[in-house]
Amino acid sequence: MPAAGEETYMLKLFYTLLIIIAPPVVTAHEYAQKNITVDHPWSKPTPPLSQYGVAYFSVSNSGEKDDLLLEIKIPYEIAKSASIHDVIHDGDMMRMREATNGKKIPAGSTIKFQPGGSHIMLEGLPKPLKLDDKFTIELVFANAGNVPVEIWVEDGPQQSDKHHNH
Ligand SMILES: [Cu+2]
Repeated sequence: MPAAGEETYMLKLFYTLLIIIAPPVVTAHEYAQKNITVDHPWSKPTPPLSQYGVAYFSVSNSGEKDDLLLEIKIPYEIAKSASIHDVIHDGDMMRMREATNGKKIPAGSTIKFQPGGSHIMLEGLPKPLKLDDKFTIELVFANAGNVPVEIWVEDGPQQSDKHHNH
């Protein structure tokens, strides 16, 4: 039998959880699970016949243990596959390299996937991504598990995308 104090505590916890589960309005485009927070996942419109798209977001790890972004799951109607790419600078050249062992998200840090840097490559698009499209992908973390996030297709910062000409 739990003591009366414990019951009161459980009740408080219960109401607190209710408030957390039912927020009035969610304005931040942000997803959290365990120690991982994914902020503002977005993508860019693609030209008509392009096979490739990109996705960006930032990932914060508030935990005390490193986590690893292992892979990205994407619905087949959006792209055949999605992979994690790093950009490496080789003299004046920028090359992309698939992070085949995943992308480390060190404890207490934020990793930004952004134009000109690490990004998610969407491969084999059956149809172009259009401005204001929204779709959900799943980020698979070693510790935090599968985190579904909604990607918003936007006009992002106008930066060179030359390295995306596969
Ligand atoms: Cu790429």
